[in-house]
Amino acid sequence: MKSVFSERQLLHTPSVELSDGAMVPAVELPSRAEYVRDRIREVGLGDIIDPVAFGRTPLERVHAADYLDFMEGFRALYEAEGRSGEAFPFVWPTRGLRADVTPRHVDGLLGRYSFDAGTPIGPNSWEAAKVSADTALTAAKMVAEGLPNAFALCRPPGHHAMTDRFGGYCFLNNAAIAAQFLRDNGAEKVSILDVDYHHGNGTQEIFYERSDVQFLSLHADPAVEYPYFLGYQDETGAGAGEGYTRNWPMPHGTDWSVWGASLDQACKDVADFGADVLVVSLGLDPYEKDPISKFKLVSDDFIRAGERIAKLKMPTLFVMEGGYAIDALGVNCVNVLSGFEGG
Ligand code: Q9C
Ligand code: ZN
Repeated sequence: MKSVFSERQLLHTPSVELSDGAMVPAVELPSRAEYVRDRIREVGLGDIIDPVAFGRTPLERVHAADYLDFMEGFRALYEAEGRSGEAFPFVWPTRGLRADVTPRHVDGLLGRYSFDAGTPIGPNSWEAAKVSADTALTAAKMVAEGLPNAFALCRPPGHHAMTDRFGGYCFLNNAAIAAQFLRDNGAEKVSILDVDYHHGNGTQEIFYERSDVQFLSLHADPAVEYPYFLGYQDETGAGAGEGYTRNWPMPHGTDWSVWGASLDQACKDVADFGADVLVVSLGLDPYEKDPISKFKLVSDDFIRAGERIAKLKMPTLFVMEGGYAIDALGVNCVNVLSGFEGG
């Protein structure tokens, strides 16, 4: 399997995040991608190709133009305000406040264009996020042009990023951008299977009213886990999209016996939908030793997951999402890809 990756994705270097009421060391670190890259080389999975720059057009197919403008200009504005270091939002237009105004001050803008305080913007975060999206797009183009599968080694991740809000370590929704690119380049229907430990709230929001992109997510029950406010079982799509979103929230402690059964159900939905291509939002944080997860998948389970997905016999684009057990991330990620190739 061919992979796509650029070292420019390492330019986003968060040092701390606001988590559980405290400033704690960041977990979405550049070395995550390096461990995966090194493992790809170690097992000889296939070539690692540099991403091509796609520019703004494919980003605008998924994200709001004013959000992209905000991200593009944010650091200059922030620094002009006399600030330096990592930027954190801390006030949001929640219920009872106006969601229809866009403040001019950096702190107002940060709240307008985010949904959590755990996603710092550093001097080069936007650059890294754009290259991460280009990595997804380059891999998507390879699949659109006939390659049966590809791996986009995206980092920073994407599935929490919404139409016009960053959060959950995500700025651009790489998987959604890739899925939309596939739609715009020959695919009539696309399935997105999100196996990250956290619900892919951004991807769900982006495609919620659409019948041409199916969104299926396996994740920790949002009643007890981030992102808390989306990912419940009764969310099934709206309008034309009714029935094209499906969620499998699972309890803390979930191991392969439960998770694998949910994967089976999701794969059956993918087969029934009959899309031209499958995008897998590949989070490796269901892993038992992941520092922010309470699922119990072992490294070999990731091979099984890859084998199960391969049974669909569909053109498949893997897009990396979360996974924070850094020293095991390479093995777990490549286990899925090797399992897929051998399955
Ligand atoms: N105490 C992804 O996996 N907060 N994002 C965690 C832990 C945010 C995860 C708090 C988790 C975001 C792509
Ligand atoms: Zn996650």
